[in-house]
Amino acid sequence: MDIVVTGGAGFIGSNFLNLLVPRHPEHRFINVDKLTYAANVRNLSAIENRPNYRLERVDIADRDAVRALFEREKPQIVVHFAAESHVDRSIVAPDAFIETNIAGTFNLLEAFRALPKGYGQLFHHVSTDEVYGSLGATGLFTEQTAYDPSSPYSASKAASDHLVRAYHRTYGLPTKLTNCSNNYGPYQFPEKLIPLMLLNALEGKPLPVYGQGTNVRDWLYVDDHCEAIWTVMHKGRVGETYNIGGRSEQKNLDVVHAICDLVAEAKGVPSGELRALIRYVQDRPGHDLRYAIDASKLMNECGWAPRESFESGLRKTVRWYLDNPGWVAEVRSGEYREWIERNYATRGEGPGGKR
Ligand code: TDX
Repeated sequence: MDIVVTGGAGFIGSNFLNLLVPRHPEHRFINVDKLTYAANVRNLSAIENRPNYRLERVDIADRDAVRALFEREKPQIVVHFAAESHVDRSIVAPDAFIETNIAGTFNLLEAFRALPKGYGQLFHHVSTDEVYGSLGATGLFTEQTAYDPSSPYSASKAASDHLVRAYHRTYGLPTKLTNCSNNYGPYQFPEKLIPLMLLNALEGKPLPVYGQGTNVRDWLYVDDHCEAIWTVMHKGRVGETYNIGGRSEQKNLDVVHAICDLVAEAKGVPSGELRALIRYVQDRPGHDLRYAIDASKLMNECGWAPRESFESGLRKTVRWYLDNPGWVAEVRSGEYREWIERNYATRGEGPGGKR
């Protein structure tokens, strides 16, 4: 099979390719990536010379380029990871989110629809639980939960999900959709909570917790997510949606404490020294309180289950960042510095202050 993987140089996409390209020499994987700030070809150095892997630098928002690519490659399968994904960036500058996440998905669907008979057997759309909005203290998101996105990012992903479903209903496109909870693991760009806190703790920098740190996220190790996608691609039903989650709910503050403990252990310093770096800063506008996924449809229908617990996955993640200082130094130069400066310098102290 020829498999187009969009966004394959990003965090989840590159973990997906690193896992599956060596395992499936019978498939040809074509990584279609714009190579934005959050992408890194170094993520793929382990597979870049494999005969069944190739990178095509294409912006999915460029309709002609996408059409030309599909006409040339005629893929059987598309796995669509490519997206602008950082909520805080979508609040500051939503434009790229509309272009890549909505127009980009539309361009892919149109190019897929135009494929000759026999090609285009599956369009797998990778999405987020943020489309469901926020939960209160109890309850779980199921595939029936109504869409209620809070940020420009989640609204753009919701729009892309609706387009994918509409193309299934209207044109009969063979689509599948997965909505996943918060991912973490190797190659995650350090604007996201876990790698940001981990690297700041390592360097003795302040740890900026939004609000009171009481918001809850449901964490899933990235390889568990990638295995779930591959499982749905093979065992899931066409036209269906599957939620993916690890039932691993954590308050943000508990996540930061756990990171402090692991980094302190690695540095050989008392954990309290790193916890003292916590600063309560102004909250994110429209900050969703709690996400938690009910993945029982996926587990029952397809037999998937996560392998990592939050404890084992976080330990692996800390180890990976400690072992890869070259990768960290590279991604933290240039654009990264500007973003950190813009996002955190303007955030005042939150009501909790320093604790
Ligand atoms: O500096 C920070 N301080 C802080 O308290 C940052 C960057 C985040 N936070 C909080 C906000 C959230 O409650 O931590 C939590 C996680 O934040 P992010 O890492 O920005 O993730 P989140 O907003 O939950 O969205 C993520 O999960 C769903 C991804 O960014 C999305 O792409 C994915 O769809």
